[in-house]
Amino acid sequence: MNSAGTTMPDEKPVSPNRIALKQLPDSSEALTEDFQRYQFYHLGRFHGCPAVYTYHALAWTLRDRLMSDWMNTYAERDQPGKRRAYYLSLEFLIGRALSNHVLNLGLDAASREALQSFGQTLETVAEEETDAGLGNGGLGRLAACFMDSCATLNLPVMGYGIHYEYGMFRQHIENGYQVEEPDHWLRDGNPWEVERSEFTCRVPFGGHTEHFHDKTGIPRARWADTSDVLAIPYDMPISGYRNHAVNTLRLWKSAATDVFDLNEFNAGSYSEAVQAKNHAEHISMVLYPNDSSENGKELRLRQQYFLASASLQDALRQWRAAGNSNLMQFAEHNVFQMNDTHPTIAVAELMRLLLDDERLQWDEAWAITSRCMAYTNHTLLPEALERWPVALFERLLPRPLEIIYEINARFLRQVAIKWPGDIDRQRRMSIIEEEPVRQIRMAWLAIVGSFSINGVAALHSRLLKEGLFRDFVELWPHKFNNKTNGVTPRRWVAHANPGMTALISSRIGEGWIADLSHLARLKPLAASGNEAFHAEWRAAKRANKVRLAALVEAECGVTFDPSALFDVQVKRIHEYKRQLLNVLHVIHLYNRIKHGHLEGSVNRCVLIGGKAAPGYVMAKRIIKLINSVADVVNNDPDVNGRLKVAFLPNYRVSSMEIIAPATDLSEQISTAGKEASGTGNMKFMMNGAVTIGTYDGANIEILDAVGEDNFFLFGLRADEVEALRGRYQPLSYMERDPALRQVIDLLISGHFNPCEPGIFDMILGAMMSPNDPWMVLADFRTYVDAQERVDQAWQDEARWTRMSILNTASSGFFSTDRTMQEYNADIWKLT
Ligand code: 26Q
Repeated sequence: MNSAGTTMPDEKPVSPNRIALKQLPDSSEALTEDFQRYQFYHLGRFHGCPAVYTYHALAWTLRDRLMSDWMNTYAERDQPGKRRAYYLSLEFLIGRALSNHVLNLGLDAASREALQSFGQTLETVAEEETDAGLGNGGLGRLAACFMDSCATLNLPVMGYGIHYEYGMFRQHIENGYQVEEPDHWLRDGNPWEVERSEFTCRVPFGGHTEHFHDKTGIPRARWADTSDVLAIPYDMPISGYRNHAVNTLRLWKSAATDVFDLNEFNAGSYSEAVQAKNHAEHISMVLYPNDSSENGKELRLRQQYFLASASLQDALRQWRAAGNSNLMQFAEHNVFQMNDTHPTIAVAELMRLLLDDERLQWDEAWAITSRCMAYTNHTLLPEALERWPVALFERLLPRPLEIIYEINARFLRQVAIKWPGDIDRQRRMSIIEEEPVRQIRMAWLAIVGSFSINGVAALHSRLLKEGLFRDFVELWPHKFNNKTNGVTPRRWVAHANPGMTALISSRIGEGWIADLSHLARLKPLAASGNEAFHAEWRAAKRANKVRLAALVEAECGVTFDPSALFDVQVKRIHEYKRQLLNVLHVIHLYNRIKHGHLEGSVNRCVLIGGKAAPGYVMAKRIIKLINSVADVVNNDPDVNGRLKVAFLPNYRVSSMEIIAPATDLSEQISTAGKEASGTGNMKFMMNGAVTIGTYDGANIEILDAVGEDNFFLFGLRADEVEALRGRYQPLSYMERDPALRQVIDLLISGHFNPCEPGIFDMILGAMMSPNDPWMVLADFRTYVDAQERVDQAWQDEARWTRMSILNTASSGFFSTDRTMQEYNADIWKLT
């Protein structure tokens, strides 16, 4: 790779028709000079100005230094015959960028020196950056970690997403309830994006189709009278770790076409013209705040098609611009990885572009499309599988709908040949669901159109094959594979946990940051005889706990004692994730304290955080319960500091950067078979937390890696959960377990809601129903027992230290570098 603009002797020049851009000097003198120029001459601000301006001045200084690598990386990728991957995702949960670029560019010392001339620290200035919260949770954050690893591995991968004006809503708590506020993250401007209006695309909607024969007599279709929307790209640089590679995340912003406005305007209908403009701009206005599907919303479908169409048009344009022309080679050079079903309308859209615009025959177009699409599934919940009403497609996307019908007709012929007369199977496998209303099954479209289909953890991929996707596995077993998720160690350890990072590097060098398998070299240091290392390990953890305690104090007004066990569950609030089980345990501990049963238990600080989808009534009530229980526990003098409970508002990427390094116990307690993978579990493990968890998702692989002595396993397994369905009797658990009985009785008594009677009845009703799909009460006893094992382990400081070190030392597999290498080896095949 070309680095600094000076071409290395053994390297090829960047591109035949481009000049390598020279790199700016990165000495601290040069950085300080540029930084001060931005501060004074660009922003017009002096010493003592609000820190946000200092943030902007430093961001621009660093951005300048990214530019040469960015353009040179681009030029290197931009050559005929080079294969590329595109990651299509409705979500990229990026978080903050400044510290990440500082780390990747190796400009920590120089940046600090520049800031010192202004009396500022890197930490306070970095705090000024608003999180780019363009995602809901795991799926969106995974996309961001993937982008980081691809840049670090120097893989030619480009991300395509939507430039939402408003990201994930901000959460605050009023009287214990979640209140949502819009997240206008771009208000102060975004120094990390470059508008590239020269690559604007047009995306059609509405209209109708016309069929005709072309000059050579071949039947063709035309999508006419469409209302087009412009897609304007905004590029964000994704820097690799100290390798001079900078990839691109391209986010599309919607805008009205001029023509559209003018026609209406000239017809004298000014307000209609403005309305049309509004309609177009709405597409990229706001991220949908649901972390499971919200069915049938027209705007959401518009977003999906907008992303798919603009991205595919752009990929075709790029491929041509690189000097390619023979479309039959398009699939050799391009692969599109679809992040869940959200962008899978891309299957029909690529067909449309190839048939209608490029004038290929159906078989040619299908050969290309089905060789360059790949689909990742992220859920086992059948209710979360996306379906779209055919009627909506008829109105919004009539031409893609015709193509889907044709794909389906040809596919069902294949099914009929393999299983003649099996009508039931044809009905099950049809992309169109007929009853009760005609709907398009997006997952089926994705499977039919893709050459690779993967789940995100070993258990998840197996359950998909045995369950939801079984019919398709019988037809195409070779398409299905697993790619266990990961997280980027740059953000989640090197940046978030500088204390532990320095300690690890002092013993095994810095190589682990770019090759996490090196962490295994810490294993011998976990044994006794390494007391100095152990003491330093504990000291690093303690400093992180002090930092988190300050955050909890500031945000929740609750005092956490850093010598207590920090017990943390942060993730979206969802019944299957069972925050309720956590709360039941908290009430159980409170009960014990109230009854004077203090033997064997340890001081605990329980932290819970996460957002509930605004329309998810039960999830919002669970937040209220957590806050109500916290109020009672924290203010009861009998508790006397033995137990603290806090709900951290507005949980987001930048909060996790403080939380994960400070956590002792990581709560991963979903109903087995429901959490596809989990990735928070990996962030905690890397930072030396021990997991208490069910046999679910990637927990299983974490357990395999670290061993059962260093993991607190409990609860029913996925097959046991399924076997219990239909015979589940929650009341029988209460009869057999007096501790559970007392917890439920205390809830029923209204102890936690004296002024708001009845507000938790819906929660009690759900937990005590034989139809509770999450079987909360079934796992209560084994959970409490596992928590008692936690207490025992915590009391033995040397043992806990060993477990903590072994968790970090065993986490090498969970780097997205490994995940990306697997995607590349098995699916993308980039060179
Ligand atoms: C769909 C349609 C309409 C509106 C919203 C949505 C929507 C949005 C986001 C549906 C699902 C999501 C997000 C899902 C998600 O985050 N899944 C998680 O993905 C992680 C990465 O693979 C896994 O680790 C988690 O187990 C999984 O829950």
